Amino acid sequence: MNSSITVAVTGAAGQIGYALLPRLASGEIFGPDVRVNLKLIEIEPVLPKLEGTAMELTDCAFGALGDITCTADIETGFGDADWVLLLGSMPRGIVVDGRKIEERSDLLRINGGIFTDQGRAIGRFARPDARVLVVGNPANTNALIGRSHARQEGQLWMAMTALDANRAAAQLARRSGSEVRSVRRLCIWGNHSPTMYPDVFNAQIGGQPGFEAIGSDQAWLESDFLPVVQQRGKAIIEARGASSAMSAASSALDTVMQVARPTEAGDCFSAAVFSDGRYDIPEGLMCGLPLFSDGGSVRVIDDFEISDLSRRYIDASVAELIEERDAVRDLIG
Ligand code: NAX
Repeated sequence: MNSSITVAVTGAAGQIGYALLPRLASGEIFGPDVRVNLKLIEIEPVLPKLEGTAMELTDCAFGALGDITCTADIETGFGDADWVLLLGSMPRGIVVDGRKIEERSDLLRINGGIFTDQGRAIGRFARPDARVLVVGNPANTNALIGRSHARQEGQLWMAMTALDANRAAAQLARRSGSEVRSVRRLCIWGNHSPTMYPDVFNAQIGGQPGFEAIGSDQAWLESDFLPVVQQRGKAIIEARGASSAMSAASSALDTVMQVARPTEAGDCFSAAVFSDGRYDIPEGLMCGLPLFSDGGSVRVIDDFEISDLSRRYIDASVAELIEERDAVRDLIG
C-alpha cells in the first residue's frame, strides 16, 4: 500500500451506511493502493448492530480495507479523519418525548442539535483540511450549523445534492434519448428539498445546449421534469416503503470522487457549499452551486448564466434556506 486515508462515517449502521461502506472499503473510490481506515460512529444503543456491519466488512476481505473502529465517542470517531461523511440523523416520523416528529421545523431543531457537537468535534479532531459531506437531513442547514461550530477555514463543508443531480441527469438522458454520461454541466441550485432547482439551461446534453436537447419544451420542463426530480425522494419512499439508500450512498461516493479528482474542463459537479454572495445568493448559506475541483481544492464556477425562469426557482429555494437558517439561529456558532 502506498498511502492510507481515514474516513469517518456517522449513522454507519443505517441503510445508507450499509450500501456505502463496502464500496468505500473495496478500493474503488480512492484506488486499490490506498488503505482505507474506517471510523464508524453510531449512537450507543446501535453499537451492537454496527459491530455486525463491521464483521461483514471484514468478511468481504477487501484488499484496501485497513482498520475499523466502531464508536459512539465522536472525539475518537472524528480523530484524524481526512473525510467525514455525516449520514446520521433522526428521521422524520420518529417519536421524541411521546410526540411524532412530522414538521420540518421540529426536525431542524432535533438534528441541528446533533450537528453543534459534531461540528465542534470535527473542527478540533478531524484533519484541518478534512472534507466533510452532510447527507443527514435537513442536510444544508445541518451543514451550516456543523460548519459554524467547526471553525476551521481549511475544512471543506458540503451538503449533498449529487443525488438530485443524478436523478435529474437520468431524467434528461431519457427525455433526450442520450447517454446519461453525456449530461454535463448540470447544477442543482439551492436547498436539498422539494424546492431544489436542477438547471437545464446551463447543462449540456450530448454536446447540445440542455434546453435545446429537450426540444425547448418549457411545459415539459416545469410540469414534468421539475416535479419528478423534486419529488423523487417521496416517490421512492412510497414505492419501496423506505427512503433512498442505494442511490443516496452511490451519490455520496460520487461527491467524494468529484472532489478528489479533477473536474473535466467545461463540466461541473453539484454540492451545497457556503455561499459568498455570488449569483446574488446571500452570503452565509449552504447553497447548491456549480463546483469545480482541481483534485485538491474546490471552487464555485462563476460564469453560469441565470435565465429569468431559473432566477425565480433559485430565489424560492434560497428563501427556504434563509427561513431554515433563521429558525435555528441560536444553534449557529
Ligand atoms: P437510517 O435511519 O437507516 O440510518 C440513520 C442512522 O443514523 C441510524 O443508524 C441512527 O442510529 C444513526 N444516528 C442517529 N443519530 C446519530 C448521531 N447523533 N450520531 C451518529 N449516528 C446517529 O437512515 P438512512 O436511510 O441511512 O438515511 C440517513 C440520512 O440521510 C437521513 O437523514 C435521510 O433523511 C438522509 N437522506 C439524505 C439524502 C440527500 O440527498 N441529502 C437522500 C437520502 C436520505 O433520505
